[in-house]
Amino acid sequence: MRKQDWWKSAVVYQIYPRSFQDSNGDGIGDIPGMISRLDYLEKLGIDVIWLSPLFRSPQDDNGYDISDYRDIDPMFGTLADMDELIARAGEHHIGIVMDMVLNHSSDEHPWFIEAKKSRDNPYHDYYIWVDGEEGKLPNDLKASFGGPAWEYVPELGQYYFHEFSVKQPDLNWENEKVRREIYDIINFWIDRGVAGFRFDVLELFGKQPLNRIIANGPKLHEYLDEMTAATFGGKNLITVGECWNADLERAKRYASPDGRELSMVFQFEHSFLDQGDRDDKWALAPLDFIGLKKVFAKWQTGLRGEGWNSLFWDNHDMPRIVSRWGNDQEYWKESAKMLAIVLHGMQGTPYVYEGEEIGMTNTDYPIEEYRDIELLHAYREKVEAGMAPEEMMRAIHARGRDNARTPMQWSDEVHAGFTSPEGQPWLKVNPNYCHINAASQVDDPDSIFSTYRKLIALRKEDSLFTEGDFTLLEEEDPDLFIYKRQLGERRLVVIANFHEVERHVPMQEWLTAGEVLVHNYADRQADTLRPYEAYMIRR
Ligand code: TEU
Ligand code: CA
Repeated sequence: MRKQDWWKSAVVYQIYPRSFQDSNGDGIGDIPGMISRLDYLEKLGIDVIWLSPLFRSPQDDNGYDISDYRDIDPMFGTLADMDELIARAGEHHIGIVMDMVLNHSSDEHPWFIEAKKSRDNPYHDYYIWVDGEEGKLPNDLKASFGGPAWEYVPELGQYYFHEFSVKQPDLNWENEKVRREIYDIINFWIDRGVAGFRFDVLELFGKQPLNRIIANGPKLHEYLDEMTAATFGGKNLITVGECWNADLERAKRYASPDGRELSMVFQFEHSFLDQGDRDDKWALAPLDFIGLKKVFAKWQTGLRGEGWNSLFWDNHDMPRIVSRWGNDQEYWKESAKMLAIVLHGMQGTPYVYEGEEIGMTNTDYPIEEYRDIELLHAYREKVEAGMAPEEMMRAIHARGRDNARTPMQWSDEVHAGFTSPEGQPWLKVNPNYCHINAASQVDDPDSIFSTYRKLIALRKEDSLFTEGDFTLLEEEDPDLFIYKRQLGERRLVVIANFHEVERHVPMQEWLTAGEVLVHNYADRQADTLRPYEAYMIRR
């Protein structure tokens, strides 16, 4: 049995299964491939792997459309492979977190196939239906992946609701039978020995689309409390919910220390700070850097003692952080390390997304090379609405989800070592793999990988990282991100230059009297902070 709240000092590594490691040459990552890379992950020092969904799925949204929650998609392996992964990861002291997509299923799930047969079918009520006539939509809600959120089924004379693609019908959480089925599924995976769960778009479970309520419906917390009690409650697992709309008050409820809901949530407030329009991820704008510092400070101090933070830059839906807020050319290494230092000095559970630890970057492919359903729909919609294709491509190169999904760059061999030389990767490998790859970094003490490794190890050995309080310094400084952590007499500061300017070193007494734990330049200059230069110092 793991010790209470073990996840507070844990570091999680997210794997996007189809892009991590292919073992059989079909160009798609798989479970045996993951097993072959456990040594690498143990070396990095992570405690938990979060696996993006590898359940049986038609792959309309790369597995976020599940047709059997109790089986593994053949492209990734078998249930026996999954059991083996859980066991082998355990030997490396790594737990497995499953990604539960319970807001919707695939339209190829047997429940939906039944539900569509007739209004009297026992599964009909597993989904959200509204009577109607063809062409007269129940309301104007739009689906995230293009078109209206309602799809007509002529045989029934009804529309079903889908927040995402037409192939992702929303489950009806108001139906108690649906909730019981879901709890059984969660318990099925608990019995197989997983360490926890990530819940996809958890804040949507209580939706009432006819009332235009999508996130944070009136019964959401009733359902979550019920789900916890019926499944992982009291079992000391790590649980995290994806909550794009969480504010501090909501996060305190989701992640309250009494354990009645989750360990923590993913909130995304920082990720909107370079968006010209809160509701349009393709509207590019420069980063509001002072806003970024304030958002972090707000969450660091606001959840202290009343919840728990997750810390992340990247995931499978986001662009690569070194390309986004660093410089992936001239200062690639320095800026990637700076971003890691800033994030990993804070309180919370850090998440590292595959490839982030070696500084993988965004891509700039032509539209034909991309595969993501969101990006392809958005391209069509925007260009039809009159946006210049070149302008939309710029937005896609900056924000598209496939930036994060290109195959993991293991080495400078063909296809970056992701698949066999004859294999055809399902998504084009980033051509920069010749100089950005894991093989060249794992044993180099000066690499981005080594910086991540060091930061992960520090969190394990010093409770200052998990327990210390947080103070933001020089709030209004336009270039520097400086904060202090304190636990009793022990203090830590992070001093980071977020920009490409040279700045006078502030707080010089720290540099002389403190112990420099992590730094991203080969030498030190007494008075100058160079572009992206960052120090983590303990005293
Ligand atoms: O994402 C939730 C979600 O709201 C996304 O549409 C998000 O806004 C978008 O990816 C930002 O670019 C989750 C998963 O993380 C995502 O991969 C899935 O596609 C989605 O749910 C549907 O399951
Ligand atoms: Ca494969």
